[in-house]
Amino acid sequence: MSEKHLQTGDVLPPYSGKLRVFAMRFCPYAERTVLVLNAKNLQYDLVFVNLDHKPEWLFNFSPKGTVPALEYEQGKAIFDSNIINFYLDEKYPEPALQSADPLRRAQDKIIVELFASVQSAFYTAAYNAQNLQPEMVENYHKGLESLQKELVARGTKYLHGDTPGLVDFTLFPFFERFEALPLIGKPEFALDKAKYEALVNYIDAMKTVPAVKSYYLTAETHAKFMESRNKGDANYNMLDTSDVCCMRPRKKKE
Ligand SMILES: N[C@@H](CCC(=O)N[C@@H](CS)C(=O)NCC(=O)O)C(=O)O
Repeated sequence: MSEKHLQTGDVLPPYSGKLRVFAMRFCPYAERTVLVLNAKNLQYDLVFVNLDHKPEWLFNFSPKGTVPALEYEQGKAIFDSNIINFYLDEKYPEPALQSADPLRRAQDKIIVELFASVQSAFYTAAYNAQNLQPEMVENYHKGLESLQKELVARGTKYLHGDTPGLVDFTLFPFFERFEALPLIGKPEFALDKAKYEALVNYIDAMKTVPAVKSYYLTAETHAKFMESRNKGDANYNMLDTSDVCCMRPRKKKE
């Protein structure tokens, strides 16, 4: 699969009949949807788009021009990672990624809601570092400490249970990116193994889940992308190998 990001003026690839996700390779929200599709073993196509030069047709699928959007039938789409993921879990119930208990489902949503301040500190550190305030770093650690407490209190390998669920796939894309912050000069965002032992073990376990492993990118790769975006020239296509894969050595002239 090409990881090339289509941009303004590029043609929409033909619809294959599979579910289709409009994404950006480094977007944590789009990753949430990819992980859920993987966990459910669904067949899908990915179309990556350049968010600085959006293809005109992106707005037919995502009126706000954000990713992810899911084309569930030709020309028909829904957008927003949480909306898409709840839809997928209801439409394709196996394996179920939410608890059967309504209270536990509500508690999972609260975890995601409380994570918002952690996410917001991350975004400021990654892309708007000049506005980073000490209380944001504090909120980041407070949020992670209470998440770790919740994980320990649940006593399961993942927040969902013995296998990961929607709540885990919703948070993980951010954990993947947090590890890049110390590499771009933000050591205060590192997760100290002594303080965050349970959380770090949980993150490491998530990395081994097949649904995650096949889409996971290293901290170094995320750091490279962040640095390119901070320089004003986001390198969307840094993973695209479609141009170099098929070059054959030239035959020598006789
Ligand atoms: N709440 C949305 C947020 C999606 C979002 O902000 N995606 C970013 C990329 S990571 C985006 O599309 N940005 C382009 C823009 O805002 O114009 C979701 O969960 O899907």
